[in-house]
Amino acid sequence: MSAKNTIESVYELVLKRNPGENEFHQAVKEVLDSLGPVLEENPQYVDACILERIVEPERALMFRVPWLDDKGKVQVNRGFRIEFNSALGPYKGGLRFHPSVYIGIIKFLGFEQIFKNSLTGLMMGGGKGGSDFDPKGKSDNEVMRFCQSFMTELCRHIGPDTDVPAGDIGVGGREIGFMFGQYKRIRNEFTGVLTGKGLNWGGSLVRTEATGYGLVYIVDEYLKEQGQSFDGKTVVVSGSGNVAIYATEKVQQLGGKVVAMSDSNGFIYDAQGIKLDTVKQLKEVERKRIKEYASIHKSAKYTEGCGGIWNVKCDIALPSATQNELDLEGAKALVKNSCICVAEGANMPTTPDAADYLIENKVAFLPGKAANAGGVAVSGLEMAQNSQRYAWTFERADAELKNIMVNIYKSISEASEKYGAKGNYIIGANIAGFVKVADSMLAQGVV
Ligand code: NDP
Ligand code: 2IT
Repeated sequence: MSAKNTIESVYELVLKRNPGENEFHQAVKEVLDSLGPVLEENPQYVDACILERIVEPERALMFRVPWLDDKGKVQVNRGFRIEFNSALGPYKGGLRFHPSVYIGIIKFLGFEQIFKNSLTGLMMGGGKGGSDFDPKGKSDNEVMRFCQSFMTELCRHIGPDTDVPAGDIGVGGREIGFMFGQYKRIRNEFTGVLTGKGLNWGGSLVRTEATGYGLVYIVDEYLKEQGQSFDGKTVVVSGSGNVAIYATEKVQQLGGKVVAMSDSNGFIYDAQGIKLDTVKQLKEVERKRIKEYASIHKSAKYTEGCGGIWNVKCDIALPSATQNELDLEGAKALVKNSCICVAEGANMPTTPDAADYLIENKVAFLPGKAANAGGVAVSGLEMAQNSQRYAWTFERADAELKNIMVNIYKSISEASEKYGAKGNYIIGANIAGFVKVADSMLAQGVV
């Protein structure tokens, strides 16, 4: 079959086998649409049905998570873990706790994770999991009981050499701690089965900061190539969670000014530059809404509705909240305001038509599987440290992170050029991530 026919038939198969899973369809389509030239050049991928295999998870787990709320009432959530591809190493990827979670979201995230993990150059396969549990408004005890119930089932399927989960939306240090405690209790093993652990019990320095810092490092590398830097640049960062906070911190350290941040309710604009200590206190400590920022800092204005953030004039935009948050209208506003670069801190935050529009209008577009790979990269470094039973310094972990991000930039740029789409980093990232996985699958036989 020709490359084009293979791509079309595999996409049809994905639609048929995974009805209603729109986010998964979107993620698969974006990757498949990039692979034509690589399949032309490598008919062995077509012959060995690499595409047919790569779109099918090796294993998909779905389970009941019953727990007792503070009133003693039984609650039931649904848990997922998708072990998507282990060609490059143990399944690796985060857990998302958010009411919108269903199997289509976990599949899209797991699928993206395969190529992202490949780009890091570390030995990690792709996986993802989570639950439709909403941590918002729950007490610490409720979150603990939920996490313990979730891990009671999950612990049978994971392990430091099998599958190593971490955080994602709604899962941070608190949740990782509760899940680690339960894993240790049930399995009677103190191992690096999760990453993003606390620093006293096997966590890595820089893991908390890694996704945001890595995002800014890769943009910085792009800017350097253009003879530019973050110094004096105006930046908009959507979200105000883990990725957004540490992206903002690094932009500020490099001399840029972040003027807007958001949450799912709305966004703040502070022309004087966001005071990050306030955001950290509100979000990391008090778990409050971003709206509160405007009552603390009179220089700031709060606008209800998170989509309006893309109307804020900026040189660089870092969408770092959730999937499909930057649509065509947002992309048009960014182009109109002369934005030069969009880099995805979140997974798939840009709709396909918005990404096309940005690229057509010569905005440098760094896709999530490259730009937000710093988080999982430092997770990989955490696994390495756990295997050594040793902890690196902040400086060492940060230098390794930076090096990985610079290498990712190089490999996606080179792949885009080699396959005739210079500067199209979507194509570059998809191809560079894919080839290593495909070659490993070929070498490992039909499994
Ligand atoms: P957090 O839970 O720390 O923060 C999520 C942020 O995004 C919050 O500000 C949240 O607002 C906002 N948000 C979540 N869902 C929605 C929604 N449906 N609409 C609008 N805003 C929303 O998560 P992270 O910062 O860890 O994750 C952010 C993104 O980065 C996700 O796409 C994640 O997959 C991706 N990512 C995370 C990595 C990590 O290491 N943590 C690594 C690589 C990618 P609110 O509080 O109102 O819900
Ligand atoms: O999307 C991601 O890369 C993450 N949420 C981090 C995964 C990890 O294993 O650190």
